[in-house]
Parts: sequence; C-alpha cells; structure tokens
Amino acid sequence: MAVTRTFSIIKPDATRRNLTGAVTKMLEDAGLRVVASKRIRMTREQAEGFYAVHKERPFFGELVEFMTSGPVVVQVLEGEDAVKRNRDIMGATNPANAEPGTIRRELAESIEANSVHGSDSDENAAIEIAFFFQPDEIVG
Ligand code: RTP
Ligand code: MG
Repeated sequence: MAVTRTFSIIKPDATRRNLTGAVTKMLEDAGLRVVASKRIRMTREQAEGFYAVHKERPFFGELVEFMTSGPVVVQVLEGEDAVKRNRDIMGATNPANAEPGTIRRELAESIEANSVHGSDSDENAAIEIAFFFQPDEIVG
C-alpha cells in the first residue's frame, strides 16, 4: 500500500475541550504521522469556501457558524492509505453510529460537533491541503 497524505481538521468542539492532544494521539496510534499542523481561527470566507460542496444542504449555515466558533487545528497526515486510515479512526459522521474506539465515538458531542474532519478521497485531500497549506509548510 502506498504512503499518501490526507487533510484533517480538529474542530472547535475538540479545541474548546482541550482535546487537541487526545485527537492527535489517536491519529498517531492509528499509524498516521502529522507532517503539517497549525492552529487557526477560520474566517467565514474560509469556512464557506471549504464547505462549498455542502452549500445547498440544510445544515450549511449552522456548519459555517460552528466551524468559525472557535480555534481549529488544520493538519496534513501521512501514512499508508492515509485517506481511508484516517476515516476509519474518525468513525461515522454521527457519533451515535460510530464504532467504539473511533475518535467520534469516544470524543465527539453531536453529528455537527463531531470533533474531526477528514478528506474523503485522494483528489479532495490534495485540494483541501492546498486550501490551507503552502508546500513549504509540509515537512514529511
Ligand atoms: P467530514 O466531511 O467533516 O469529514 O464529515 P463527513 O464526511 O462524515 O460528513 P459530511 O456529510 O461531509 O458533513 C460535513 C460536516 O457537516 C456537519 N454535519 N451536520 N446537522 C447535520 O445533520 C449535519 N450533518 C453533517 C458535520 O460536522 C460533518 O462532519
Ligand atoms: Mg465529508
């Protein structure tokens, strides 16, 4: 299996509860390596742009409010089959449906405040990484 990269966000519900380290440990224990990381407060424009694919969804407005409600940590993760590996350790979108041992089952608050984002394909990972990072900010 090839070593690839994915994009992750530790969401405001997790930073508010001081779970940045706890989330990162679960990612590392799953075999992923943090090769870029920064703590930012997303602007409304960034959140709307990042989630543009969800523009027509009923939860879009609330999602933008939530993602701009506090600090987030944006990260690039590297590992074998990184996109799938990350989605496996994240668990289902709704923590109530997520498997025990996953980040969302163990740490998330709700379907919206679900602690982490992870890219859903290699193609989207590349787009999402470029949305937040310059190439020289990523050190593999
Ligand atoms: P993500 O994109 O964050 O990795 O999560 P996902 O694929 O599991 O979920 P997606 O359907 O892409 O939704 C993106 C984010 O929107 C929020 N959401 N709220 N209120 C709702 O019904 C609802 N549904 C989704 C979540 O924060 C979700 O991660
Ligand atoms: Mg998604």
